[in-house]
This record gives sequence, structure tokens and C-alpha cells, in this order.
Amino acid sequence: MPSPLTDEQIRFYRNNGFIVIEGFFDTDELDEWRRCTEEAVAERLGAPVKTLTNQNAPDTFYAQVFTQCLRLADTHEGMRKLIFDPRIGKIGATLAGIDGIRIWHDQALIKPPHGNPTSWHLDDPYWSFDSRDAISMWIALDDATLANGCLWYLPGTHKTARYDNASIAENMAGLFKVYPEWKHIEPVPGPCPAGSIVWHNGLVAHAAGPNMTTRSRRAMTCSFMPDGSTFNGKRNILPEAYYQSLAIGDVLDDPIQTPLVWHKNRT
Ligand SMILES: O=C(O)CCC(=O)C(=O)O
Ligand SMILES: [Fe+2]
Repeated sequence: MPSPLTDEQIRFYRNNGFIVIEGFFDTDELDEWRRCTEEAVAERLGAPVKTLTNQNAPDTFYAQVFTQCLRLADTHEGMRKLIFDPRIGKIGATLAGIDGIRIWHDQALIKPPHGNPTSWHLDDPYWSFDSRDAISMWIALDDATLANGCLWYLPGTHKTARYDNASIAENMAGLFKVYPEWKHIEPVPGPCPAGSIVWHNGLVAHAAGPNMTTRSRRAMTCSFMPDGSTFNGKRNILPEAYYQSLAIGDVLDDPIQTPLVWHKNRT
């Protein structure tokens, strides 16, 4: 776990909407993230990651984009400790410039060998709150390279994004039907060694290439919601009963659904 962020890193994140921090975790920490991800995914899916083909509809395009497992901290104690680490929450909050930060959801994203690319998309429009300050972390559990599907960004798009989106399950260029003005922004890749964290704003356009290798590209991610965010009417990952109990505009502060991991007034 590294020392505090530099002003230059914060400035880069706010201007571009993403930042790659290499070597964020040391070898032991990376081993623990790998162990917990492998275990939690295997428990959830009933099969080890290596043997996973794909889940519900293996022949669809999206099933071959990645194996996606949400909210593993709910079911795996080791993962819960990792995801709830207030030091990570503090870094996310500092980059985003917010006073407090809550977990929206974690997810493992494992792009299989020869996996499809991840289409250009924004994250926040999927979620149950609208915020220009939501932030996600993407932990490289394997070296993420141009060959195996590292992330790509359209720098600065978080500043002009609306809450309109294109489906991640569809064409690579679908997002440009919604935002034709972004078509000529040169994409920037974020390759990084295993143990790095890539942080991105929930409204920045991002994608990943195909996996042109014979090995999985494993990532463990978590999306965070600024403390004080309010319900926008979308269900997304909210359990039915909680969803039904909410009115648009309610503050999302349930300690189980959206736990606070760090706040500047609490240590
Ligand atoms: O891992 C990928 O291919 C995409 C990741 C992504 O879209 C995200 O972390 O928000
Ligand atoms: Fe995303």
C-alpha cells in the first residue's frame, strides 16, 4: 500500500478521469487479492476460475467479454476485509475530492483467453445514483497488457458526459451514437503490471481490448459512491425489498447496502 497521493496524481485524475498507479500492492498483498478473488469466484460459481467457460449463455458475445461476479465481499470474509480497507477508501475519496465514500459494489472481471473486447461505456448511468464524483478501482491481478485486454480511456470525457449510455454488451462503437462529439478523441491505454490499481471516474468513457492470449486476464474491482448520494429510481444491484422502500431523492445510506468505508470526520 503506497504513501499518500501526490498533487500531480490528483490533478491528473481530475483532468483525465483516470489514473494508473503502478505497484500499488506489494507481493504479499497481491497474493491475498488473488487468493480471495479466486476463492470467492469459485465459491460463487461452483467452479475454479481456470475451468470456467462461461455462465448462463456461453455462446453470447457478452458471456465471452468476461466472467463477472458482483458483491463478493458479501459472501467471502477475506474479500470483505480487502474491500472495506479504509486506506483504499481514503485514496478514492481524495482523488474524487469528496468527504466520505461508500461502497457501491465490488466485482471480479475475468476476461477469458480469446475473450471479446469490453465495449466503450460509462459506469454511473447503470447505477441507482447520479454523481459526477463516483470512482472505481480496477486492480490488475495479472499484468494487464495491450495483448490481453488492458483498459482504455477517452481522457476528459467525464467532464462532458451526460447520464446517457450505450450497452456494454453491444458494439464497440455504440457509445459514439450517443456521444458523436467523442469520436475523434484519441483513446489512451492503461497497461500495468499485476499489483497496480487503475482508478476511474464513473462518467469517463472506457473500454478494454480483446484477450489475444491463452491465459485469463483477471481483475478485481470496486465502485464507490460519494457519501450523501441520492436514489435516482434505477434498481441496478439493489435488493427488491430495499428498492421498493426507496423514493427518488432518498439518501442512500443503508449500512449494509452502501457501507461507509471512509469519512474525513471519522478515523
Ligand atoms: O475489465 C474490463 O474489461 C472492464 C472494466 C470496467 O468497465 C470497469 O471496471 O468499470
Ligand atoms: Fe466500466
